Amino acid sequence: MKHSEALFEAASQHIPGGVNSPVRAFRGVGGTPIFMRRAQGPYIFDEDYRRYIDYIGSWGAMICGHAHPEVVEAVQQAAAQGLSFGTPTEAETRMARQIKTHVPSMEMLRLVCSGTEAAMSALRLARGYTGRNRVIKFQGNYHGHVDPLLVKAGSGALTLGNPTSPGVPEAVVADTITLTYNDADGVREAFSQYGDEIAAVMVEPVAGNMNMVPADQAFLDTLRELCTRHGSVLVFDEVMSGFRVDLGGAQARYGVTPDITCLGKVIGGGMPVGAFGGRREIMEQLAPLGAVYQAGTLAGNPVTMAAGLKTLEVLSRPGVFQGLEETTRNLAEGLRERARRAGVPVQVNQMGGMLGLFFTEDGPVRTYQQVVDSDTQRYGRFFHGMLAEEVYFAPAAFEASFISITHDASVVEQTLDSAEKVLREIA
Ligand code: KE4
Repeated sequence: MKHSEALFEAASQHIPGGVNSPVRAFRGVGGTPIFMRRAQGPYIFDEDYRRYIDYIGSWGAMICGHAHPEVVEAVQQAAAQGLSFGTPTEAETRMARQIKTHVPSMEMLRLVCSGTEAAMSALRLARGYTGRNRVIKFQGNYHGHVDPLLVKAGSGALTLGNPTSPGVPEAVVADTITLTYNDADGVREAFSQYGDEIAAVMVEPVAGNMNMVPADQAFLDTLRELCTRHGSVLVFDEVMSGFRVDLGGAQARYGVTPDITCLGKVIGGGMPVGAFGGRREIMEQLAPLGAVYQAGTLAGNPVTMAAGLKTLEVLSRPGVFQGLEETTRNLAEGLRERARRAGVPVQVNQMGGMLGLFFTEDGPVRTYQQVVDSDTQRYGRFFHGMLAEEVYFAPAAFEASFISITHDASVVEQTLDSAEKVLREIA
């Protein structure tokens, strides 16, 4: 830790909060962030060479484990050919095809450099395509730091207690309607009032920024039915859930087809990436075909494509995703069992390679209110207890946990033994 404290001191002189993204700052759990120097498989190593089992995985991107040899090799080969051209490359077409084989609703797609860019562009496109301005989002959902969507947002905004950010002019959020996640009646009411004025509904079909809360099937069915009836664009923000809860994303798991999907994280294998795509008639509104402008210097960057293509190739090999889901299910069940033995009320949500841990008796956790009412202080004690056991969970109660294909049974067993020890300490 001593190195991290010195490094944090130095970073804080030059970088606001010593971090380039607020959720890394430990503000939600106390203490100072640990500086990491390298990672391998399920492990991450700090500047004091301490090794941790990693359940962040770069917030979901490292689903094939850190420094996967085939991914590193692909990146090295691509980099040796040149890092960025600013021209079309064949790899971008291969990436589009690879994504479409798993997410067929993305008839056409655009690659960008972050999830924020994907969500921002999807909203502008939906507004341009419909000629409408109003957008529905849900409290606790986070779509990146997009001005019109930075209202009652999740993730770091929720952790830091400023879900609606200063610096976003009232005029910019005047058309943003924020509703309650998993409340189908509330959506029906909004559509009865504003229906034909609504350009888009933006939703995380499996919420991952108020920790992990899967949507109810009826909720997503209602969004689909209302958007179809009123000509509104249904946008699934699958930046986190894409290739994470299912190879086809939440839309495959729930059997609900959005008009536009946003992706990120996994499709870049750890390199800066995002994508948005959907129905051809909508996507063809984008420049240079259509009038809706969107662009990016490093969009579809060849090194990012190499990392993402190899990651998706490894992940889609027979049995790999099923193995990931089984490992995650065993971890979820083990955490429930160890918490019972320790006498600590814990709820665990799980889907695919994603898991949500809540300190509350009120389960299953299905709503934003249940999440904010959970014991976040106890989560902080759990986080630090596990850190002492060299197991690294998210430094924030409102973040999900991510498992990789390299987390094997022995890693899960070690995690569970540590969890039981820590749960008894904080009981
Ligand atoms: P980025 O701009 O951070 O690549 O993606 C924004 C985004 C959009 N949509 C969803 C559903 C997301 O989960 C995210 C980003 N997720 C957070 C994790 N809670 C990123 C971590 C961070 O902000 O540092």
